[in-house]
Amino acid sequence: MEQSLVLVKPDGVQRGLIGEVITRLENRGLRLVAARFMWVNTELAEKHYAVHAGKPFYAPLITFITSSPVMAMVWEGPDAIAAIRQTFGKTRGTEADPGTLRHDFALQARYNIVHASDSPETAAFEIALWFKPEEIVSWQRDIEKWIYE
Ligand code: FUP
Repeated sequence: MEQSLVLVKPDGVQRGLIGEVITRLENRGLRLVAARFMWVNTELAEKHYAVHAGKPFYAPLITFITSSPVMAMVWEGPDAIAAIRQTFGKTRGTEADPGTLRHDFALQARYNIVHASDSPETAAFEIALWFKPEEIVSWQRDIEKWIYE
């Protein structure tokens, strides 16, 4: 099973889209294994987006992610990283495929509702950054026997 860090970012929280994001991931068959509603401080924001330090959009991105609470979650499932990024769509709303979350709810890059880990290595780093091991819940949804081969 693969795990991914998912954030409903400040724009998603302010627009009342936490439920929409969770519903889409639950419908996909993925399993929620950790969640925390929280206000991100600058230190955590800078660690999370360290890979983008120096880029033109970095400073506004840090200001944005610390501007309002976020819903931080870990989701799990077969090919969870690819599945979640497919459900969310490309970074820019105008480039995201019809039917994806970002197509349906976003237009630009910074205000794109959600974050999801982009590789197993990134996921391991991000999950360890946002959650303690004891906050990850090990469980199964009974319906999974009809979803996972
Ligand atoms: P994603 O993996 O889809 O979250 O996208 P990236 O890792 O490429 O970018 C991380 C975040 O930087 C995006 F969610 C939004 C922000 N960003 C901008 O604000 N402007 C850009 O041109 C590119 C990314």
